[in-house]
Amino acid sequence: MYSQGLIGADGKTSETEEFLAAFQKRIDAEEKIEPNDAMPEGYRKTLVRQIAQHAHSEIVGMLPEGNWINRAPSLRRKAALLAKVQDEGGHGLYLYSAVETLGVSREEVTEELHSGKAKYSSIFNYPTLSWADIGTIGWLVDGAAIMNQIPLCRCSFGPYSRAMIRVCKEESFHQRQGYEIVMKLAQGTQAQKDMAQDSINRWWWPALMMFGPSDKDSAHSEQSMKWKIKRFSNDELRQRFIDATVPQAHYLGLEIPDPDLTWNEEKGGYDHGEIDWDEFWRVVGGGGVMNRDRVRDRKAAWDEGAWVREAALAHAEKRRARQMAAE
Ligand code: FAQ
Repeated sequence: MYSQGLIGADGKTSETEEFLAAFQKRIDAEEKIEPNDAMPEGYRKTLVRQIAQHAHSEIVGMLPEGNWINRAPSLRRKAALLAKVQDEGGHGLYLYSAVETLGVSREEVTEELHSGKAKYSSIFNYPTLSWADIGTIGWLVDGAAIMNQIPLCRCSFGPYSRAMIRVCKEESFHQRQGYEIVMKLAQGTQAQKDMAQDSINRWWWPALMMFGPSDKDSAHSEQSMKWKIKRFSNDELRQRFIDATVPQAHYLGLEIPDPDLTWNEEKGGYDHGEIDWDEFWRVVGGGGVMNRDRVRDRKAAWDEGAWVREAALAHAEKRRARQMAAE
């Protein structure tokens, strides 16, 4: 995996100063940019990169939890998990549609995922080892996703911002179902409490990494914030997530695996320990425990689903022919 590049955000656009200034004026006036509007090539490419990465994350993100559907401990848990995993698939589809409004097909971005060129969230390269992981993913991973995505509901690009409104409503349900699973375990037997704690110990740091590199190392944040694609920096959102989540862990009587975590009265938030950025970049670069399996499984699903896509296209073609004959 390597950088997908970012034409335009480096100031190398061929657009005139006047064009760029007029576009920025629309952004500053909080106007929504729609697919047929004139836009700098860098703005379009940034959106294609981010939305496609986001779509891939939703689709790849079905795998770690999908792995537990037939092992869920009750019918109620199985039904809820099945619905959640389906929701994630739906989010991926809205997002691929948003990419298509920018002139890039789903096949093209899927090919980039399969070839390893396109990134997807680092978090999905960790394995789900116990049932508690399903609760922790809902609580921490969906919790982090919501923290990141609520501001995206105000993204300057219309189709992305509108998709995010529905996505966030569903993620909020996911977060609560996850928290409820962890709560049941935390109030259960010692073995169940231990399972919950072990799960938090493994997922806490990777969840913090979901927000991306620290601001000083974030290549795209400054330009993306100027274009109001992103509204807050990676570190700002990470801090909000920590401040919201630590009291939730305390309520459950569970520990956050960070010995340096301390309440800072002055800033009104928690100070936290150093994130292992070497691990982050290793996982982003394809070296996580599950990277290879995730891409292999997505490729297999794409290949095995070819007949469904062909059948759907043939059906649509027949309907169109029938409608035309009737007109
Ligand atoms: N993993 O300059 P920045 C979910 C890359 S959805 C992998 O800071 P940017 C739902 C970044 O692409 C989770 N790569 O980049 C769910 C860039 O690479 P490039 C996904 C990462 O874009 C729950 C480079 O590092 N959410 O969980 C990561 O301004 C449960 C430099 O970084 C979204 O995608 C990472 N964690 O900020 C599903 C939200 N972080 O392109 C199933 C939308 C950074 O130069 C179950 N995306 N990189 O080669 C965003 O908000 C942003 O893209 C950030 C990164 C904040 C992720």
